[in-house]
Amino acid sequence: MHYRNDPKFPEGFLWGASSSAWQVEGGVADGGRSESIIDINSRTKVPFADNSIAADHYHHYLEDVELMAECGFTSYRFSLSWSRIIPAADRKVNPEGIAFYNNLINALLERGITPIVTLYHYDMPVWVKEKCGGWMDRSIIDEFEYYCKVCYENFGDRVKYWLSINEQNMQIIYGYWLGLADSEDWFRDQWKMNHIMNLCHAKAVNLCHEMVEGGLIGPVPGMVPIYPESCRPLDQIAAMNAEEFTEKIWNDTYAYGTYSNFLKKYWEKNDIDPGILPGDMELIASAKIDYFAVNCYRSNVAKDAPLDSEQKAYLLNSTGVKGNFQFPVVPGEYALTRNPFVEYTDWDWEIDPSSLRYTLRYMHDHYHLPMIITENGFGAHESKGADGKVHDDYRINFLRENIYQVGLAIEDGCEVWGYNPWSFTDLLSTGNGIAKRYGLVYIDVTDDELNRAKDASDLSLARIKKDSFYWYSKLIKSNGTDWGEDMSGR
Ligand code: BGP
Repeated sequence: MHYRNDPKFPEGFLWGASSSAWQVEGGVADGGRSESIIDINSRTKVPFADNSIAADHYHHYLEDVELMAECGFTSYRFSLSWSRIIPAADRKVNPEGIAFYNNLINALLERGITPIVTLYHYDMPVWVKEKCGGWMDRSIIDEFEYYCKVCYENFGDRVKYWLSINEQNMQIIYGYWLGLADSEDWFRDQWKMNHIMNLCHAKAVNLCHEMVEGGLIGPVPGMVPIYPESCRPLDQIAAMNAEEFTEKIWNDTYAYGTYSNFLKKYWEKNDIDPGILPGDMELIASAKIDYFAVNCYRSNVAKDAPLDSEQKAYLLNSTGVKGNFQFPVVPGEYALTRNPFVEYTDWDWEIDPSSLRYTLRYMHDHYHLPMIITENGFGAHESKGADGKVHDDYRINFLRENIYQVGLAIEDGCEVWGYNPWSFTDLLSTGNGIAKRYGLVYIDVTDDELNRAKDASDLSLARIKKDSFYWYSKLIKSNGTDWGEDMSGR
């Protein structure tokens, strides 16, 4: 659909931004927090940057919340650190961890900013890994349920919007990249792990509904819409295969509470036992989600991959130098390939604002649930200019075009209640340190400085509002009408 007028955002639409604990907080040894697996990865894996300090939000949270309020935020999506709340296997709740999040939540609410809280965003405590073997052992279900209970008990009186597990699909698909794939037969074991994660998600959903008065909860799939390379019928089927194996399998289970026939056939043909025990499917079916929280940055293109094609792994760009990556080929299923109609970022991510409208339409058509955007954004190399400021016109363009597409999706009939791009301040990228910056606010630090510093007091870590901060502020204070330029004909 093309429309003659600019789209309208509903009254009370939540405008904010997004972060996760391990990427923004720092203070990893402060306030009684214990170590998480991602801390170890961030110190030992290249090109992760040490997350001991990150954006030091743990010590700067009040300044950060003040800046959010100045910008005009009405929401902020962040995650809780399990290691900060329950630091050890004895299950003792850490009062300092609870106090930190209480202070953050209260500071937000006092400024009219609605907290939207993720329970789990990639940061498993070391003790959980040691005690339960991570997501691979069913004993984690009890631990996770207990953790959720503690979170709802302590914050559920004020936090009403909850998110279960961030990008479960990406954690399974990129198991090697994110450090989950440490089993000998990952090809099969990933489905066991995925099943256990589904059970944990289901526990989180049910418990939220039981314990939080007026509480709502949803999953956070990482969505990358898949377009077929051509109108060749085989490319269309390949696009459907890629869609199944990268996102649909997960979303179907969240929304319908069962595993799809497509997935069950795949397991049968590949001799995969996902470890389903009596009662599991009843639990999964009982967990009724209230919405989908959608992360979407880009799109992919798929083409047919015959059975005899050469298998290739998906190697993501971890340097920020264009062309340093490899598209995957999965023989018999699909191959991903370049899209000649879009530009690419320095990390070879497609710059495709329509992907957001496509995703919202797709999710709406399949699941008929409300949606909130919990991630979207533009990662770039950035530094301060001679004037001490950061002129990120490329990010303004990206956000403008993407948010406009959210508006169009709303005009198309999708129920969307908020937009929270990645990220408010710069923070650590999942695999690229702080060199890949997403923030509306610049953090004055580099990866080298973060890796060298003994503690945060060695560093400036000054918060500098980028040009995108001012542009976004105008747009959200006008509830999505002040675009900063004429948008007609988009
Ligand atoms: C999402 C993750 C975030 C964030 C973002 C950007 O998948 O949920 O944690 O990192 O991607 O990705 P990256 O940091 O790799 O650029």
